[in-house]
Amino acid sequence: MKQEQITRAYEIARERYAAIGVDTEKALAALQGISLSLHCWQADDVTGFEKLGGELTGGIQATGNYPGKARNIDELRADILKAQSLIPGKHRLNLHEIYGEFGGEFVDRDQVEPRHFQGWIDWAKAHDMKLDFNSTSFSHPKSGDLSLANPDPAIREFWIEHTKRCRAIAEEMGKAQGDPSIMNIWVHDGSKDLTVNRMKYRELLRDSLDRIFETEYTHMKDCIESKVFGIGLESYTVGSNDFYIGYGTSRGKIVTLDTGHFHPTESVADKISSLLLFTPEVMLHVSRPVRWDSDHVTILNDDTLELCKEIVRCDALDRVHIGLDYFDASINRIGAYVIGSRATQKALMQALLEPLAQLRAYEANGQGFERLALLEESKSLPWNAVWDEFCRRNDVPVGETFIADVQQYERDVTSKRG
Ligand code: RNT
Ligand code: ZN
Repeated sequence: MKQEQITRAYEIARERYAAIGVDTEKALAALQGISLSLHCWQADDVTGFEKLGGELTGGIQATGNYPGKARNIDELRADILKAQSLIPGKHRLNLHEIYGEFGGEFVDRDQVEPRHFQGWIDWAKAHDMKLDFNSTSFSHPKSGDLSLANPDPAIREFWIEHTKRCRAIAEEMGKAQGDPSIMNIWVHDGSKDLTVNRMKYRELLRDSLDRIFETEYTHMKDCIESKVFGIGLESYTVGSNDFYIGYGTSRGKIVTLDTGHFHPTESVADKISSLLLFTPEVMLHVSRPVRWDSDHVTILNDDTLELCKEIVRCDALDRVHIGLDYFDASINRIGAYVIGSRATQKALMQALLEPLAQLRAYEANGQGFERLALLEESKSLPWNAVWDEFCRRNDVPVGETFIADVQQYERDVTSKRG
């Protein structure tokens, strides 16, 4: 598309939105200020750089064997930079502990130190990127079915030590970047079959977390992520939604909502306002569950839209951290980053263009028909012209033209990997 065409379409859209009381320039500025936290693990199917067998455990699965996955830190970094070059705006990078720079050594999880992430900290600074972090309790000989909730004190201590060290690493990241690093804790702990002491493991998890959080930090923020079930752990999940809501509200911790971690008809969007009344902030893992927590690439569907609309309607852009979390190994992995990030941004764009004042006036007046009619009409307002303008101003490909860029990178780089 020609530049003038994009600008002309935008000018028309600007007037159309102004007619219903929406300032598109304000929406563009707001979207510019939103940084997504890009998950590093889409580039290599959650493999990481530890010298272990590399098998993904803990009830999660990356299916597919599309060629070209990143095999080392340099490839992963190159892929992330490529993806970011096709995503408008400035974004963060979300690292997992297994992505440390271990220099060919085996560094066990209870031995990890900030120095293993110094390379990442320097690299992120050089690319004006901020880092978030995650402890990693899966894909390890000591993972089993239970980590932080393991009744065996030796195993539990191992994971407590790991998670404490991860917080210290996040603190260093936060210090170096002058902005808190958001550290997420997700543990897979659960059971395949009926459990007759649900209380016991939850007590252990609560106590492990209390110990992990004993050290107060000021340059990192903690968040805790629940889920419904994992593969092979279908009957009981220690860190359920109820568990973490209770934990987060009683301890003032951020709760992470992964959109794949709820019952299929449950609305994750509806949880934002409730949580924000009782927890400091919210972290999101935006994903796309297909029948289960399948971690398909995020798309612009009703779930993503409603979620973004709720953030804006709650006026909570500064209290909600938006991370992505999916890992599709069946398609071009860089393309997967770009599709999911842009879809999330498109949803945010639509949310920011919602004629909220008018909708709320209708609601306050009990004008149900008018509210529903305007909600319906806003779906087909020219938000896409504003989105295209956003991409143009950010100097990234507009519309589907990014497909060619991903293909070019595949020809030049990823297809040449063994
Ligand atoms: C798993 C959780 C968790 C992971 C990442 C890799 O179900 O969603 O967030 O996806 O930690
Ligand atoms: Zn998640």
